[in-house]
Amino acid sequence: MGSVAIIDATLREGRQAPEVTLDAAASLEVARGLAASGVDMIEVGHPSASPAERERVRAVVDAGLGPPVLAHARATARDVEAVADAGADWVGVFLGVNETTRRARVPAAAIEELLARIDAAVRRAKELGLGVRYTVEDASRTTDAELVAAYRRAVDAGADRLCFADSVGALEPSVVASRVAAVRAAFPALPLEVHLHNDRGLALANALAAVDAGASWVSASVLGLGERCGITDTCALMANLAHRGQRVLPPPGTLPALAATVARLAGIPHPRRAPVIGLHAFTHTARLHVLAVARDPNAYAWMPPEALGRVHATAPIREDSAEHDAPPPLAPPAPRG
Ligand code: HCA
Ligand code: CU
Repeated sequence: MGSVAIIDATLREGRQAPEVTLDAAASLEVARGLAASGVDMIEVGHPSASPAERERVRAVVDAGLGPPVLAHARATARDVEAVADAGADWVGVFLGVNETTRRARVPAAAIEELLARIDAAVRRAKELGLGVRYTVEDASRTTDAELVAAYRRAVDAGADRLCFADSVGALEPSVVASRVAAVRAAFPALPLEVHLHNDRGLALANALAAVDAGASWVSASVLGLGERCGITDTCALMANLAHRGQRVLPPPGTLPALAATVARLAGIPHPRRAPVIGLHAFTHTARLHVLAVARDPNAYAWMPPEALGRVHATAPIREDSAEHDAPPPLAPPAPRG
């Protein structure tokens, strides 16, 4: 299986999460954690929004952390120029073309006009020497004909990567797979990224389905932060891809530290029950489970927690639990190694 690249969008999509703010200093700290975690590209902000936003993007660019920096732009020359001014390596141009976009997002624009905007924005970005990712917003509710027309314009104008956005989290894995396969078949020469919202709780499953169907980039964010219910979770995605032999995990401790950093700086609780980085991701309580884990650490684990710098833990069995009759105190699992 080929390896899969991750673009982390915590510093763009994640900042759109309700209750989350990350200023320039916090963004730098998160970006350092992302670089340490081995992400392949860091997506930061929307420089045309304000001078402060441009400076936040520039701060991450100037830190020179290793992964290229991509910043977001609507399909306008002004937005694209702001990305270049901020010093980013790549621009992520996004514009949908479906009926909902023409009614609600860019009212009254005819599809030909939207295609012309895509063309002009991508050409301007190439003139400015930027790498270009072009995203069809709400691709999941866009017809195949509209989708191909939009991507075709972007490709002809010089786009370097295409992105399929399930902006409302509407799709399920089998449908993601068939849509991704169709885009791959139409544009085999360009890498394809997917950006998948979690409104149905399927963002991670959809990412794996997309990868199986030929997507080579996945957009994700730490703790899955993003609009509404967020997007594919970076740490869970990395662990899953490593499990499938499609990525190498960063050094033990890196991902839990990254999640803790983002939770602290974003001012949100560290989710205790989240896969991979949650406090309880490897905590066993039932007597049967604890004893089995002491005999075989894999008995109740899908991956060795040590790979993440974590250990199996036990939590006290609740005395009032109907499932257990007054269990004796439990010994911790035997140390491994
Ligand atoms: C949005 C836009 C976006 C863009 C994704 C991208 C989406 O905030 O609505 O540019 O790749 O989900 O479509 O996040
Ligand atoms: Cu999004």
